Amino acid sequence: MTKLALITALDEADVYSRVAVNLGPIALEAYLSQRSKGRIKTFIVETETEVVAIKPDFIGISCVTENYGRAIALASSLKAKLHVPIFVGGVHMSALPESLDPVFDAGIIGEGEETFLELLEKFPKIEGIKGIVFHKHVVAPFMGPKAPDKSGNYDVHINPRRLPIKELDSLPMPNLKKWVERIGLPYVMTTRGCPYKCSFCSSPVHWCGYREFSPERVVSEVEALIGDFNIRHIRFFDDVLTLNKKRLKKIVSLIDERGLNKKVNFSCFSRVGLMDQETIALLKRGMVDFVSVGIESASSEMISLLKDKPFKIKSAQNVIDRSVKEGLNMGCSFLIGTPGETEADLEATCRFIEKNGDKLFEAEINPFVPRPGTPYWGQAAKRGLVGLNMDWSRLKDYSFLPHFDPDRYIYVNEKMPYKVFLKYVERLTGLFNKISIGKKKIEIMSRYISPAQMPAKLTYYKSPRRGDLLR
Ligand code: B12
Ligand code: SF4
Repeated sequence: MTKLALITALDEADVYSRVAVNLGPIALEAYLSQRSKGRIKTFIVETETEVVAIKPDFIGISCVTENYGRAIALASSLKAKLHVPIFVGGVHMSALPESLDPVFDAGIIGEGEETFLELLEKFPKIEGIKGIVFHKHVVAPFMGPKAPDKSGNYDVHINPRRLPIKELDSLPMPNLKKWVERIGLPYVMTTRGCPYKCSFCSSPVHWCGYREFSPERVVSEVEALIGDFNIRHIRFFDDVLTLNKKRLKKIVSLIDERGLNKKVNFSCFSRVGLMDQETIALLKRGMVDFVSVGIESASSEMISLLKDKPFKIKSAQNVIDRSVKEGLNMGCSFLIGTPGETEADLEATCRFIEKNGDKLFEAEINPFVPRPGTPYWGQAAKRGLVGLNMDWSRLKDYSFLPHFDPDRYIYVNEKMPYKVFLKYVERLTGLFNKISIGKKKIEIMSRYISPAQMPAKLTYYKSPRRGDLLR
């Protein structure tokens, strides 16, 4: 039997991620166990010590871009202790495979299930495997790891992508037991990917298209979760749950028919353009407690720059008003500091949030990050602000605005001086504190987060700011 240890590289200080679950390794565990017919035994672990104790034959590390440096450090330490092949996967590898560090024996691009199984079965004969990136030294060990060239590029081989799995329903159900017991809240993905291509977003380059699990499969998963655990809420984490209205109707009907909406409620993400009256009513009937949509900016120019299928800010306001009237709790996300954003644009966004403060239960305010796989990465790289040998933790997502660190943030907007931007971050942090960690949010959260998980969440919410903005 082959032993595989899977671990997620995380920022130890990031309580938010610590009290969450990474569905990637869980999906891989289920698939590898089923398809290898027990030949591969997967251990999902959380610490380096646990990996060492397992004495695995292979190690897999999952990470997002801001944790890629942590993944490299973890792999280096494990390699020195265990001398076994180490692979890396997740959205960072999909977006920037050329950044594969020589400590890794291969990186997995995009969907992981089929590629990883083939890789584990064929290693070290991996040259022909679709959907991987590797260094020559792996297939020709005598060559040794290559150092980056003068411009910081490694000698990497990026193989063509693998076609996505056609029938998502053919995938085994993920085993969420350990995770639900720990965090008291299951995440469910009913789709993979997103058909839109918003200019700032990494999801399209990772999944390259949109696929759905069938309504029957989705509802079976919901039913199994309710049967297995004492839960009050299920979080659908799809990029856009409401995309296919016919499918949404079917899911809601099945949930309704089986009385599942009497046992738990749900939350999900949607888009402004998809929240028509019928969808709002469907979400209500399906017992969706809260919905989040990305508005990004109150300026039409910025919305057009950022969003695929842009909308008028008036429509966003309508969606908030109608949804709140129907009794849905609304969360909205915004991007600030985007290249091209003027002070007037940001002022408009601030006012929009202020105006809607009492209606929203959550305002996620994200300082813009030039993510790999988007046009903004190339632009920032040309200016020397980002690159393959950078400190990846500087691409940290500060959606929890009180943690914004003005000394580490990479500001890429040339239309507004950084000092002016910081003044707005200060003002928006006040709004964030009022809305996103205010009374209403805590009240809603305590309806679905288990009492065991609540203290960790609250500690995170109360943790202090990391930098002084207006020095
Ligand atoms: C759910 C979710 C969360 C949840 C759960 C997180 C998680 N997965 O860790 C929460 C809320 C906690 C979260 C947190 C964050 N998230 Co998030 N999240 C998502 C979301 C919506 C879905 C991820 C998911 O569960 N997919 C389902 C599983 C099955 O897919 P998967 O994880 O990609 O795994 C597959 C492959 O990637 C691969 N794979 C993954 N790992 C490995 C490892 C090995 C060894 C191998 C072989 C293969 C492999 O195989 C898997 C099966 O096919 C994505 C957007 C998206 N649609 O992908 C954003 C996304 C991944 N998140 C993002 C970000 C920025 C964050 C945060 C930094 C945000 C923050 N405020 O701090 C944190 C970081 C957390 C972390 N893990 O370090 C960005 C990442 C961008 C980037 N380039 O790095 C994304 C892409 C959103 C976006 N549109 O930009 N997130
Ligand atoms: S921002 Fe949302 S709608 Fe736009 S591409 Fe990303 S996931 Fe899709």
